[in-house]
Amino acid sequence: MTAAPTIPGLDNPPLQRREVLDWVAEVAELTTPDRVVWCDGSAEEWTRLTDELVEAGTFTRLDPEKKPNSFHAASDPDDVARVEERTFICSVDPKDAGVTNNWMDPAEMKATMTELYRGCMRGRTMFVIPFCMGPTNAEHPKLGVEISDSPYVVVSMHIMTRMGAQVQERLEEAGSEWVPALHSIGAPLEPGQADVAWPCNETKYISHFPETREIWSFGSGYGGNALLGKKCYSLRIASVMARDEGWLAEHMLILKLISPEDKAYYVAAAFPSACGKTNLAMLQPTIPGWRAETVGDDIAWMRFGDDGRLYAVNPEFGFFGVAPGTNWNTNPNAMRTIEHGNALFTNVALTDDGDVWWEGLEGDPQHLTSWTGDEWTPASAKPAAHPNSRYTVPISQCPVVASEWDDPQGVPISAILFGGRRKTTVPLVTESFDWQHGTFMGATMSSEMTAAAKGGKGQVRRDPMAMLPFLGYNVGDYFQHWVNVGKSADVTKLPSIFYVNWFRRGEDNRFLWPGFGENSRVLKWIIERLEGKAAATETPIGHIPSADQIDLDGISEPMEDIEASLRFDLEEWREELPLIEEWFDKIGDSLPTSMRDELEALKQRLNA
Ligand code: GTP
Ligand code: SPV
Ligand code: MN
Repeated sequence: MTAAPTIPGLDNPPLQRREVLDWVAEVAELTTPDRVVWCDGSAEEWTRLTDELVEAGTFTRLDPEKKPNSFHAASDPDDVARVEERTFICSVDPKDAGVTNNWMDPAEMKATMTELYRGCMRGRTMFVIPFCMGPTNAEHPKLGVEISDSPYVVVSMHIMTRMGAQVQERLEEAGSEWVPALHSIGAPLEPGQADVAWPCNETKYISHFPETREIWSFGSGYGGNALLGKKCYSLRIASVMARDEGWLAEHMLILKLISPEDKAYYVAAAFPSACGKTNLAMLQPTIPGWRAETVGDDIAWMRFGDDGRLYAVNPEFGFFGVAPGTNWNTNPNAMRTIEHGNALFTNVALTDDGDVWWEGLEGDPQHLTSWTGDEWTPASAKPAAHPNSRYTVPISQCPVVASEWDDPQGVPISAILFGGRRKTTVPLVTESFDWQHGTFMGATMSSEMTAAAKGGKGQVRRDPMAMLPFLGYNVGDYFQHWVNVGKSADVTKLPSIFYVNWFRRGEDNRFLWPGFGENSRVLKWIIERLEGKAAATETPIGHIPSADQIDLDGISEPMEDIEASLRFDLEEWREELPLIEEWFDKIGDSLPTSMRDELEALKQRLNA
């Protein structure tokens, strides 16, 4: 295909890679933008685009004294979260998508979306965004090129991914792997038509083609739907790459813990969306002598190193964190990261003096502009910030970022945590018996749904390894992959697996466990279990600490609550069994027999 010379900018590419140029030309011909801009990730580009976004009314510049180089954006009220119903895994064989994913035939999806894309960038600029997930100096960098007609996406990609000269160089290497990721907000402009602050389309598709490693997104400008390097590439497409190549692409934070003896341990933890990853990743320990540093807050790519240990890399370059609940007490390190500036705030409230505010933040504002642009006072019935409002900020600004966060080698993982948001049943912490049992814990974990996805808030659902919305293939095959990873490894070097729950509640719905910095007590117990130094109590579901087996020194909450948060409850677990059974029946034939065996063994232990 030859470049269409009629579209300004198209014939002026900063790179030579033939497949990229052909693809860009093809998309430009289909979507007919007014111009093409090749993005370079530079500070100049950031300034130009943020100025334009302020001019267009999409961004409000915050007071530079309070938040330097930072901006507020309010989305369309109907474009505030991931749209799981509109997310598709278009494998050739529907079996490869499995029961947990929406499936459509790839040819049919492409035909449908091609018609949606036809002319969809009319009146707009088409941005070409070369990016890299994970360090650009990796042996095999994970490159991508996102095409988007949203300048909000471009500036967000500046924060969330690696961009720039080094990325373009790696992209020029013949045979280097790159994922084409096509995004349009789906809002063409007729000549003379005025734009809106947050253009989008009621029709939305977030489509993945696992065999050809392609992403096609249409209709939404929101983070997970539009920043295609994040969930679409680094989880849905990467999980398929990982299955084929024997590694793991997981929805996990990566945390470095340093003991009073100055020994470093790395922990990875999978919690569903809005269930505490970012908070744990930046935790400020409350127990004396322990320190914590951040490697990643949302995604971990893990592969075995030459020494047989499992090494984790964070593919991202920024945090896309939940704003509500973030404050100087719960997450002081996130607050310091934000204060530094260079941040975007989406769907939070604006103060009258050019700052941002959200529910749970310190201060007692008497007047705000809410995320919907309405006047807000403490008497208002609706929240000032959307429950899924977010901040976007560079990881490098985090005051406790680990020096190795950008190391292509990754960090060796000692423990893997799975956790959900459960009012009942699941104790504060449970240690698995072995890798396969730990895989079973991950495979059967469940959580109350949150505002991070549209619909269903509060409902308990199974969310295996916190990957339910992010898995690019069949969930049964995924469990088998986890089991295989364990079998292929030296057991003495495998991370230990734990199940945690910060969210168990008392009768009046209060949290039984104080959470946040106090979670360091649980981490200490976990590390001491690895070292063979902490005691535990064996129960049918695994090893758990009793109140005297975990460091509770100086904790101010009532001991009955703490004990209730730790407790194994036989009756509650017996009630859980049919729910697990139902989940496994839903998975059907592709469920590994080892997972059925684990369920049988659990049943027997509970009925012994
Ligand atoms: P995503 O970015 O959607 O993947 O979310 P996340 O898993 O990073 O969750 P995050 O750390 O942003 O926390 C989500 C919400 O849970 C916030 O409102 C937090 O204040 C709250 N939260 C986090 N950790 C704890 C905890 O230990 N206890 C309690 N009670 N709430 C917590
Ligand atoms: C999540 O929902 O898990 C997020 C936000 O981290 S998004 O990027 O929208 O997926
Ligand atoms: Mn997440």
